[in-house]
Amino acid sequence: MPPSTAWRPYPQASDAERIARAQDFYDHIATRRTCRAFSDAPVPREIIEAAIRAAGTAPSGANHQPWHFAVVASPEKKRAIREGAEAEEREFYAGKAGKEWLEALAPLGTDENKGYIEVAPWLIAIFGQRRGGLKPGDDRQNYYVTESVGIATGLLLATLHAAGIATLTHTPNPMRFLNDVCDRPANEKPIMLVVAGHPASDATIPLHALEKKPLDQISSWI
Ligand code: IYR
Repeated sequence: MPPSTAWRPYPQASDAERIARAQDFYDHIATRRTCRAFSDAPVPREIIEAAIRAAGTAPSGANHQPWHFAVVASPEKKRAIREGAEAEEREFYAGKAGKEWLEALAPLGTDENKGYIEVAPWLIAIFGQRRGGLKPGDDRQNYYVTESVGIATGLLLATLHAAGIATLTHTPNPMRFLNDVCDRPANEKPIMLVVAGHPASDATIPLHALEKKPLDQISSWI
């Protein structure tokens, strides 16, 4: 017999309640916007801890939970991350990205200046672990690492949004400098840098970001 525990049923609810909850959650999550101008107003550590705990509940390959969240608040580390990110973005925007990619980004108005990395109170560098398993000291193969970390990051962003915290997912490429700055081993792959804080008073949202594909464009019902 495989190891197992009894299935815990979901709490009782009517379909009407379930529909209302689904719609309420959609209404809430649909207001999440990526923020590219942060203030230095503080955000309590407890919120970041809760968001990481929520991320840690994500489904993952063989339940190995192949993620590590390096939380950065120190000004020196933030500066090092900004410098590493801007060095890569300078090359990216100077041509490495290629014409098609730069054209796709034009409506967002992004460039190589990432000053907000130093301004926002928290940075969360998210790493995927190719090996590790479940218990400390395990050295087992992990599975579906990118998918698992992607889902966990989604839960992290949703929790921060629920708490009223603005976020930015940042993916300078390559991001190996994050291993050095965050003291993470070479077999961990940096997947995402999440910037978290309050929006600057002059923060804006590009109209492009408000365009979401309608249900019939993103789904088929067979
Ligand atoms: N990492 C760069 C470029 C960038 C790429 C994509 I795809 C975006 O959706 C946004 C930005 C930057 O942060 O500027």
